[in-house]
Amino acid sequence: MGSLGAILKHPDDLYPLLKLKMAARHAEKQIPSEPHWAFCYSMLHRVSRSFALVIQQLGTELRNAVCIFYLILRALDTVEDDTSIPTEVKVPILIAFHRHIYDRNWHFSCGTKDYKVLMDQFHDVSAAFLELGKGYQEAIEDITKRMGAGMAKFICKEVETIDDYDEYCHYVAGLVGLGLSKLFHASELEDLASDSLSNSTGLFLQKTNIIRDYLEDINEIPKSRMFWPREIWSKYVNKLEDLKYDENSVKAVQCLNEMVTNSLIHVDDCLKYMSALREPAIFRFCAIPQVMAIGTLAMCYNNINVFRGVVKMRRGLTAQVIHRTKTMADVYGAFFDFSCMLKSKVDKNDPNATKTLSSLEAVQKTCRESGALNKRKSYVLRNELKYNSVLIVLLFIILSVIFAYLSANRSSY
Ligand code: D9A
Repeated sequence: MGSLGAILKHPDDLYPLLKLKMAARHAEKQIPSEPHWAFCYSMLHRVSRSFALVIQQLGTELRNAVCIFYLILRALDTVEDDTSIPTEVKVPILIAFHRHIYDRNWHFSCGTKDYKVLMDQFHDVSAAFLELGKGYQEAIEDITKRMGAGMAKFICKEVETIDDYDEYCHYVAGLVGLGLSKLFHASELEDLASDSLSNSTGLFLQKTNIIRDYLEDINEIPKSRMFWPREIWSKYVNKLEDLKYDENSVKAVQCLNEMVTNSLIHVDDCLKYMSALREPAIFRFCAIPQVMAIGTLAMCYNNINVFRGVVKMRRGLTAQVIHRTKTMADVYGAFFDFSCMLKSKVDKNDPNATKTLSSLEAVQKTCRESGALNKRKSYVLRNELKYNSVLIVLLFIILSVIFAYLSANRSSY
């Protein structure tokens, strides 16, 4: 759909989209002048678009640490993801990555497009890393070491059980949560969060990505990547790739719904984690991805399109989340709304319906008991009034243009 069509369909997207555009322009102007930092920030913007803008609003010191942490993790991911690197080359790189970051001259070419540029110019990331405070460096080193070892372990191991699934997600995402909590603590702006809550924030985001990216991962060339645990999918099909075939669509959606239900386990911890944050910029930085995740789960649930193409939140809705996520009340509101949306999609014949509904009710209870659900704009309710008001504004603009045109013509006589 063209952008004008999209905006006419969702007029509420317009203002947040414009704000986002302006924030992006502002961020571009703020890129530091030293070449290695300039490289890091322009890379950050290229690989993460909207998330980069959320990083950008942190205070300088923490922002630099998070930017470097993010790029190091992306580089580690690029090595892990590149299916063309032989295992005997890949494993030692993953295991030693935490030492490479201290080496201004180290680099390893792999990946494609922006990720290839990141890998080829990795010395700029190392140079910037070496300028961070010791506390930040140690936190990043520790996480990189544990993540590299965990990734190496899973290179030759499949995700069989739900415990394997949680373990894999711990290495690639839970540890990111632990690392960020350490960075926040090092900045002296936050207390140190517990490892268990920090881990859950990463698991919730990563499990959402794994659900959403089923098709992309299964179609990966030369070899598909499989993260859905056998313990879940084997109840529905004989092979994970069978989920994408039309004849299995009923089973596929049931399996998808079980995966979503499994992710919901982490919501309670995520809400606890966010409610303990004090610094507004750090809060927003953590809360925006969490709200996006519950929104993405709501879109994916019971949706066969997960097996046919990409199911993503539209850009305007992302902009709305960024614009409207400021306080814990906003987060409770969003989690409540998206839980409502999920609840309305549960089919009572689904094998996990009871479990899904009880998880959702627990989430709603937490949100309701926070006492924050009054006086807010809902994400899900759409009314025709708003639509009409946009039409009126449009009509007004058209009339003003005609009027201006007529009066300009008259004065030229
Ligand atoms: C994050 Cl430093 C991630 N991951 C994300 C982004 O959020 C988390 C990677 C590196 C860092 C941070 C994140 C943000 C805030 C607090 C967190 C946290 O913990 C306390 O991580 C747990 O997805 C990747 C992992 C999930 C693997 C950890 C958000 C992000 N969004 C993308 C959108 C998308 O669809 O991927 O990157 C974007 O905006 O481009």
